[in-house]
Formats: sequence, structure tokens, C-alpha cells
Amino acid sequence: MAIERTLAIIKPDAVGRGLTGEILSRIHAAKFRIIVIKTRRLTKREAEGFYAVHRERPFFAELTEFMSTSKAVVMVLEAENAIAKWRDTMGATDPSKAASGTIRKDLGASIQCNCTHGSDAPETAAFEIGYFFSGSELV
Ligand code: 3AN
Repeated sequence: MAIERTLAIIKPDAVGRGLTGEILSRIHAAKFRIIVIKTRRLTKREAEGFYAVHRERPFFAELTEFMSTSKAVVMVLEAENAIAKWRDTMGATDPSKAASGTIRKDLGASIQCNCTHGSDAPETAAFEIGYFFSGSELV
């Protein structure tokens, strides 16, 4: 299996509920390496650019509003098979359908306020990592 990198976000709902430490400890327990990490409040425009693939979806306005309401924690995770592994650690988008022991099942409040984001494919990971971090931050 190849070493991969993925973009992870602890979303504003989870940061606001004081869950950053809990989520970071799950990241460490799953043996991801955190390459770079920062706290950012996204502007509405940045959230719209980040979620541009969803612009036709009915929840786009609500999602980008929510993602720009307050601070998020944005990071790059590295591991073998990191993209799938982080999505497994997060669980399904809808917390009520997520497997037990996953972040979204244990901590998610709703399909929107589901605590975390993770890239869904290598091309998406490349775009999303580049959206938030420059080359010198990724060495
Ligand atoms: P995932 O984050 O699991 O890859 P996506 O890419 O389908 O899920 O959706 C991106 C984000 O949009 C989700 N994390 C969630 O916050 C939000 N979202 C997805 N589906 C809905 C929905 N039906 N209603 C409101 N928000 C949604």
C-alpha cells in the first residue's frame, strides 16, 4: 500500500463544542502523521471555492454558511492508504448511519454538523491540500 496524504478538517461545529482534543487523539491513535496543522476561520468565498463540486446541491448555501461561521482546524494527514483510512476513521456522512466507533457516529450531531471533513480521492486530496497549504509547508 502506498503512503498517501489527505486533507482533514475539524469543522466549526466540533471546534465550537470543544471536541478538537478528542478528535486529535483519535488521529494519533489511528497512527496518522500530522504534516501541518492550522486554525482558520474560512471566509464564505473560501468555503464556496472549497466545496465548488457541491455548488448545484440544495444544501450548498447552508453548508458554506456553516463552514464559515467560526474557526475550523485544517490539517494534512499522512499514512499508508491515508484517504480511505481517514474516511473510515470519520465514518459515513450521516452520523446516524455511521459505523460504531467512528468520529461521526460517536460525536456527530447531524448530516451537516458531522465534525470532520476528509478528501474522497487522490485528485481531490491534491486540490484540497493545495487550497490551504503551500509547498514549503508540506515538506
Ligand atoms: P463527505 O464529507 O462525507 O465526503 P459529501 O462530500 O457528500 O460528504 O458532503 C460534503 C458535506 O456537505 C458533508 N460533510 C456535510 O457537512 C454536508 N452535507 C452532505 N449532505 C448533506 C445534506 N443532505 N444536508 C446538509 N448538509 C449535507
